Parts: sequence; C-alpha cells; structure tokens
Amino acid sequence: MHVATGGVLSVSTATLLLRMTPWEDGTFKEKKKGGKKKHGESHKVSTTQFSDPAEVTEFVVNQGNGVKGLSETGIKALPDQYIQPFEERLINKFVNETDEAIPVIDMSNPDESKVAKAICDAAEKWGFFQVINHGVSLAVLDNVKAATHRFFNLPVEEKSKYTKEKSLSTNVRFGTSFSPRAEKALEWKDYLSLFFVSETEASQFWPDVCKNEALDYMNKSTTMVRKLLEYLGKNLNVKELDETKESLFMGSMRVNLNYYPICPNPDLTVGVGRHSDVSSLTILLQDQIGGLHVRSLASGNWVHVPPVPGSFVINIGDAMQILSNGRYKSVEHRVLANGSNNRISVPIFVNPKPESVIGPLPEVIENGEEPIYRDVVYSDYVRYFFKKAHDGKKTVDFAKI
Ligand SMILES: O=C(O)CCC(=O)C(=O)O
Repeated sequence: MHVATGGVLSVSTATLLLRMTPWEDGTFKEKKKGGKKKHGESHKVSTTQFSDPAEVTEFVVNQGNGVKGLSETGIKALPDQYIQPFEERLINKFVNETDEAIPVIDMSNPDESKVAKAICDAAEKWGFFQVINHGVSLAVLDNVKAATHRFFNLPVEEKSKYTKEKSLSTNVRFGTSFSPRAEKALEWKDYLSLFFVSETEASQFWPDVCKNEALDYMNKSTTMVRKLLEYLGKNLNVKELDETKESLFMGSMRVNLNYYPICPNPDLTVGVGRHSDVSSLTILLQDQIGGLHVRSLASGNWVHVPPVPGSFVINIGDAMQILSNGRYKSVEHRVLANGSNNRISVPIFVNPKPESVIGPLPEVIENGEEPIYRDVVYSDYVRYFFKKAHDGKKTVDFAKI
C-alpha cells in the first residue's frame, strides 16, 4: 500500500467507500449508497473518493468546485497534489517556542506623533502590525465578512461564472490555490479577487451578493490607508501625499475574499505558502479563527498573528520596500490550514498604479544614500510575481540592482 509523505494515505490509494460522479451541473450524486439525492443537497455527503489525482484537479480547479467543494465532499485524506515539501509545512513547535508578537497600535491615541512613530518603527522592524480604533466601523467589517460567506456559499454554477475562463471582466476572478498551473504543490484556499477600476465597472461586474459590501469596505478604509501612508511617507521625507505620491502609493486597489475550508490533514499542507505581497500596503481583515504567521526579522521564527476583534492587520508590501529603498520591510508570511474550522480573510491590496514606475524615492536617496533597487514598471513586477508559485521573498530580486 502506498503511503504518502508524512505517513498519510494518499487519496488515490485510500479505501474506496463511495464513488462520486459529477452531475452535468458540477454537483455530485452518490453512485452506490443512499439512493437519489435531491438537486442542491447532493454535495452534502460525508465520504467520497477520487480514483486518481487528475480527477481532483478536474473537480477543484477546472469545474470550479474549489477546495471548499472538495472539503464538503467529506474527503478524509489530503490529495497528493496538496502535500507540501516538508520544509514548507508550518510545524507547530516553531510557533509555540516564541513569545514574540507583532505590535498592536491604537490609532485613537491623541498623541499622533506617538502613533506615527509606532507605525514607522513597526514597518522597519516587523513589516507587520495590527491597528485598533482605526475609524472603520464594526458594521462595515461584519458586513464584508457576511458577504464573503454569502459568495462562497453560492452554488458552484454561480461561483464559476467568475473563473478566469468565464468571467465577463478581467478584473473579477474566482479561483483556487495561488497559481495552480505553476505550482508543484497546491494551496488549500479559494478566493474571489476584485480589482477596482471604477464604481460603474464594479457595479456591473462584481457579484451581486458581495459587491456593495466589498466596495463599502474598500471606500470606508481609504481614510485610514491615507493616514498610514502619510505617517510612513513623512518618515521618508515625503512632505505630503500629493497627486503624484497618491498614485504611486495607492493608485490602484484590489479586494480579495479568501476562503480556507476545513482540511483533512492540515499539517501536510498550507492555506497560503510563504510569500511577501507585491502591494505598497496590505490591509487585512481576518475572522476569529487564526492561522496567519509572520516571519520575525529579528529571530527568523514564525510568529502567529492572533485575531484581535475589530482590528486590521497591516503589512508593508514589496512596492513600499522598493520605494523606501529597503527601509520598510515587506516580510514573509503564510497561513496554516485548519483541521476543524473554516476560515475567511479579506485583504485590500493597496498598490501603485499599474503603469507607475517604482524605484527608491528621490526624497530617500537625495542625502546620498545608495539606491539598492532599480526603477521598474509596476505591472511588470506584478506579472513576474504571478508567473511563478509562491517562493518567499524572491520576487523583490526582480528589482534589485
Ligand atoms: O488570509 C490571510 O491571513 C493572509 C492572506 C494572504 O497572505 C494573501 O492573500 O496574500
């Protein structure tokens, strides 16, 4: 009997309990047991089987069921293609052995200079921090979380209207893993990615069940984003966030709705693999489940980012690392898969405009500091990122001198 790496039966060899075949509409019916299911409840079976890994890929990636669909079949063993190499799995002992924690910063502190300093220090030392009392109401956060669940609870035939092949807009994409065609091992995550072009475009093409909430969430977060960028900019000698700087720091935005379903063997895979973001800043809303881990620059340990109700997790992205000539750090992070709970998160990637040229800011190098990055067109940088699988901090080498 074949045993997969890590001592778990691979899906292709686990005991055949039920054989599932797809309906034409992509849902599933039982072949052997339990008689006929009514349409719509057919995927609520407890055990399933795929005879080979290609069937899993067909079901998850090509038919648009995602890992949520796979998880809901009651699958008992992780399919081979989700088994990560040993060194990529997040072994819990690394996490438990450290008492390091990313800073939690109260933005309502009346001493604004203290807030600004805490944010800039965290951007330099951690590349990550959480903010509380940030001015975005709990209702807006709760609404976008509910909208995320609504979208992922849609039947597969509705969600798959937004796959790369079928979506009516290149700015709206429902997908799974990170880059399934480029990855040796897949990631246990589904997502809906919404690139903002205009209110009109969004209202025409974003899914009805979540568009108002996602737009509201993005719009209501913009004041906080501007404030964070003002603090970070001032510390780099950028006097004000004028039109040019706005376009460079926050000229485009993407909202992602992420869904991490329950995983049969969470220790063997990842929700999201090691990577840094290509954004200038990422604003992340997570639910109460947890699982995000950040690489400590000081120790190299993986540090858990505990959910703090009502907070945002903020991180510096590669574009800001490049603009600040390496002063602010875009740090590796990853997400654990979870064996007992579904998890959602809703990041806003705050980016330069695609056509912007990014390189160390004149304000940073005017005092004679040696630039360590060259100028690159932002869309070239992003294209390079998406062409490959997640690979830690390697993307930024693209812009290294
Ligand atoms: O879900 C999370 O906590 C982080 C997600 C993330 O790193 C990403 O979407 O790039």
